This record gives sequence, structure tokens and C-alpha cells, in this order.
Amino acid sequence: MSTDPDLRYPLLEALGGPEDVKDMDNDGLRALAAEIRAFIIDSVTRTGGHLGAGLGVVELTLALFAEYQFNQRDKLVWDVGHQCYPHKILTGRRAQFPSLRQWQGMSGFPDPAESPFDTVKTGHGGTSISTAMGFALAWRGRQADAGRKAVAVIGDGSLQEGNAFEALNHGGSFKDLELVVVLNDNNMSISPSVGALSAYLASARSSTWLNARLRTIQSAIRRIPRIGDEVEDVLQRWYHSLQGIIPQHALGIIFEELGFFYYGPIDGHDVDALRHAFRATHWMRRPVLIHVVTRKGRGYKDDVPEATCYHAASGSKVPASASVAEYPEQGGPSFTTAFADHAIAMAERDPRVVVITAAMLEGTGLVQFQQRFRDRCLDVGMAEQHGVALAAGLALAGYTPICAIYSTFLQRAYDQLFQEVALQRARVIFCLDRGGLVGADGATHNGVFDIAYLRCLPNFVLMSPRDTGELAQMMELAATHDGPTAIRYPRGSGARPDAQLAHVPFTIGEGERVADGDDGCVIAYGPAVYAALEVRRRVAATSGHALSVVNARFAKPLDERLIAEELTRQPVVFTLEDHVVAGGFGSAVLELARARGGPIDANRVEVLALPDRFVDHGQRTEQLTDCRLDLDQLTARVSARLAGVRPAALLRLVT
Ligand SMILES: Cc1ncc(C[n+]2csc(CCOP(=O)(O)OP(=O)(O)O)c2C)c(N)n1
Repeated sequence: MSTDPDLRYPLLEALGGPEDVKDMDNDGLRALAAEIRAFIIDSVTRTGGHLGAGLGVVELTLALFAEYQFNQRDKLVWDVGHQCYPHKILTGRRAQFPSLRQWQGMSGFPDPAESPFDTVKTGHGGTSISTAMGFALAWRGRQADAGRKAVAVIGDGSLQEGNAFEALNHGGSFKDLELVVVLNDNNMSISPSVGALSAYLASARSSTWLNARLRTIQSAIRRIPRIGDEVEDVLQRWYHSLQGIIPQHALGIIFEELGFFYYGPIDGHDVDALRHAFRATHWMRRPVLIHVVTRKGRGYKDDVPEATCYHAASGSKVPASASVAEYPEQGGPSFTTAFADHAIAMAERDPRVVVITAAMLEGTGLVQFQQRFRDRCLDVGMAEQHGVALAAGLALAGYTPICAIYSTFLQRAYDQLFQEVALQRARVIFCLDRGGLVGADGATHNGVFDIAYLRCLPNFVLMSPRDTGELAQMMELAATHDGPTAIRYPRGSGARPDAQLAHVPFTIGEGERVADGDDGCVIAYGPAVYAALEVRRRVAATSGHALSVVNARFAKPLDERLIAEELTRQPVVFTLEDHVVAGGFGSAVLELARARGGPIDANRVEVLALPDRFVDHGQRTEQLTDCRLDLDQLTARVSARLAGVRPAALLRLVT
């Protein structure tokens, strides 16, 4: 294939803007779709990114832009947003693809800061119908806004979110709401979709071919001379009435009962059929749900259905900074793998151990667990709220549920954490993967709020392991604790097993001093302990100051005795965490300093944490640098604060 972009993508090169697709006939759109697919595969397999979802919606995106007037009249909201690559290409961002998900480059999700065509900045699923409905409601009943459509495109996986059902329930109650929900049904979440809704959609999908036949008849009638556009409405009604011969259960009766006009299912790779569907429903002044059937990863290799690997590609062009270690001991197994291995070990020993995941079997590392203990691995689908409440119920019934949910997605289940878990003191073990900055997914996925949102809930024990060995210890400890626990660990690798500090048994609320010194102390939470040790080495080498380093292990309850000891005896105490400053681990230490009053001076505490702002996508190391938490800046910040402190060893020499 030619490397000259003009020759490889002539249609894309000629494309001025998204409005150009309106002038293209369906053959032209099909050719454009082929180019977009080739471009995405070529580009995303280099940079890495969400490959499968975008490839599945190429024709859908083209048909949407051909039939609606986004940005000027209508609004488009992509659910999750990971499928927005064709949308970004059409809306003038093709040249930015080499920087996809890289620091200061293009985001992998919609972002209004990039384009007015991106309605909202998203990354979590299940909310698109509500957001679109907000626009539709705002326009409702206003003469000037009549005919404006708010369009939400939601996948069958995201439709499982409670929020999506709440929106359907509410949206369907307005008979005159110009809300269009496009259900992009590929039978896949990240893994194959699960649950009764998925089975229901499968039965509806089976009538796609019948619809195709009906449409062929319709097209033939439309070609009869003198039957023009003015009879289009009549034909559409006829078409829909013909659908009546399909069994009712296959016709989206659920959606009809909820107040939506259901149209479909239609082949989501057939531009002609898609445009028809949008046109056919355009005259309707009521909520509409258009069910399109697509194939995730379409066009990539053999686009095998149910191929989980198409969800995200790692990319061959990984920037050099990706390999930079955050601390020298790094390079061991990932925390995710260590968690999953230990969950298997616990399940082998104890038949009461069950794991719960919310459509994140791969991400949380639980694939092997599922193979080993099929009945004890509950994938609840994209339903964090249900997963958490379910875990509470199981705990109350005598099980030991391990709820493996990313830090960022657990936010979705906050009230269940409060009422079903904390208030009942249910013995649920939360394993929060991706705790901290996550890199390329960026602001929507950084798991940097969990200490704050969990610490305020009574009964919760919060811990974070310094390394994978300590993660296993914490999981064991959590299983013996009579109440809820949350263990947070970051994305990526921990310290190498040979470089890990010794593991000694500990109890709830017990930290450890891993290095001693009298010139200051760094109290670190989680793997930051190894970064603190490295800072200690560097500081000692440059200024001769001797720092003590404490592995806090617990953000709640704090090891009050150990921390108070450091607060009392040290001229300065630093806290270090991969979490926002507000309400985090450092805040807890400050609260302790203040509560104890007297000899403890809170001014001697310096909180080293993430700033009070959202941190963009990029490599994790770049994000840490941006937040002044990389090793160089940490050392500089600690050294600056120690500048006024005369090293104790020196003092001892002098006196
Ligand atoms: C609240 C929330 N939970 C979990 C995720 C992780 N996640 C991202 S995409 C995805 C699957 C989405 O499936 P679907 O909506 O069917 O879209 P598809 O990828 O199949 O196009 C999941 C589980 C998320 N983004 N948001």
C-alpha cells in the first residue's frame, strides 16, 4: 500500500467537513467507510487505543452525520465515548491521530475542548440517554427548537447500567420528546455481554434478516415512477406495520412499553438501511429507539464475533517514556495479576469466597478465576451499583465476596457503598484496581478520589499495599475482618519480588517504619513507599539528611501511634500518595495532627498529593511529572523543605 496519504485515503483527503457526507450517495459513503476503517486500523495499531468499538460504528457514524445536523441543530452524545474515532475523523481531527491518548495529544474520548461536535467529555458508560434527554427537554415545547433531535448512541453493554434504565423510564414518559436513542447492539461489552437483557436482544437480533427483506420490498416500491418523497411517510408506516408479522417479543416490546417508538433491528453496517431508519423516524415528535446490529472490530483481521482482544489495542509505537520506571525496584508482576492469583488461592481454600466484576473480567484479571470457579465468578454486566449491593447481600448471607471494581467505576455505586455495605457493616472486600493516575485513558479514568469518598464512611477499613506481596497479605487480612474493607492498588507493575521489602504479619491499622532517620519523615501510602525510599537515598546523597520512611498501609484506621510518634519527633513530615489532595491520606494525617493537638504542629506536615484539578491523558510518568510527583521533583520538593533543617548526624558531630 502506498505511504502517500493522499493516495491511500483520497476520499478522506477530499473531505472538507462532516457536512460533506450529506452530499454523498450511499456508494460514496460505503467507499468512505472503507477508508475510515483502513485509517483507524493503520493508526490505532500504532498508537494503541480502543480499536474494536470505533470499527463497529463507521457506517453508523456516517449515516448519523448524513441525516442529522449535529452542532447546528441536533446534538449527538456517544455513550462511554470509546467508539468516537470515526466521529473524530469526520469532524476534522484525522491529522491528530498520531497523538491519540498521548500527553497533550488527542483524547481517546469525546472532549468539547477539542471540537464543538463533542457534546460532553465522557468515559464512563450508561449516561448518554440522560444527557441527550437534557437537551431534548430543554428544547421541548419551544417553537424555535421544534424538530431538533437529541441523539444518544448507546451500546448493549452500557444499556445494562442502571442509569440507562432510569433514563429510558423517564424519557419514555414524555410523549412529545424528540429524543433518539440508537442502540448499538454488537452483543459485546468488553467481553461478550451477559444477562437477561442480552438474551432478549439476541432474540430481537434474529429478525434482522426479515427486516432486510421487508426493506427490499419497500425500496422496490419506492422506485416505481411518480411515487416520490411525499409518500415516504406512508411507506414508513406501512413498513412498520409489516413488521407486525414478526413475533412481538422480537420487536423491542420492552422499549415500546417504556414509551419509545421501536425501529429495528437493522443491519448497522448497511448505510442505506441506517439512513432509512433515521429518515423514517425523523418526522416523529416522540421518543424513538433505533436498534442497530453491528460487529465489534468489523474489518480488523477476521473480526471474529466475541473477540475480546478487539476492544483495545496496545499499539506498536509506544513512546519511550512508557518504559520509565517510577521507582528503581519496579518491574515485578502487575498488581492486577497478583490480585487475581491470590483470589484464586483464597477461593481454593474457602468455598465461601466469590468474586464480583462489573463487565471488567479482563481488566481486573479474573479470566482464569472464571475458568476455575465458574459459579463463583459473578459478572454482573456494566452494573456497578447492583454489583456492590449484591456483594452486600452475599456477605450478609455468609459469603466472602471480593468485589473487583476499578477505583473510578466504583464511584457509580456510591450510595450502595454507604447504605448496603457500610451501614450494615457487611464484610465485603473491595479490590480497587487502577487506584491512582492511569495514563492514556486520562481524566475520566484516573482513580484518584477513592480515599476521599470511602474514608468518610464509618466502618470502612482502607488499605493500600506497597507491593504485590503485601497485596496478598491485605486480602487475607480483609477476609478475617468483620466489616467492609477496600484495598486500592495502581495500574501496572509493582516492585520486583526480589526487591520487595520483607513481609511480616500485621493487624488492622498497623503501619511499619521501613527506614529510620531524624531529619524528617515521609509517610507513604501504597507503592509510593518505594518512591519515598528512593527520595530518601537521593536526599541522603546530596544533603546528608536522614529521612525515616513509613509505610502507612492504612488510610483508615491510621496507625495513630506510629504516625504521632513521627509527627512529634520530626522537624518535618511529608505524606505521599497517588490521590487528590482533598480528603486523601495526607488529609487524614493532618486531621490526626490536629486532633492530638498539643505537641503536634500541623505546619510541620507537607502533603505531597495530586492537585485539585483533573489530570489529562498521557503516560503515567508524564502525568506524575505534571503533578510534581515524579522522583526528580519529589526529591527537589523534599530537599527544599529540608533546607532549613540542620542534619541531625551533623549536629551530633558538632555537639
Ligand atoms: C460505568 C462504567 N463501567 C465500566 C466501564 C468500562 N467499559 C468501557 S467500554 C465497556 C464496554 C461497553 O460495551 P458497549 O456499551 O456494548 O459498547 P461496545 O464497546 O460494545 O461498543 C466497559 C465495560 C465504563 N467505561 N464505565
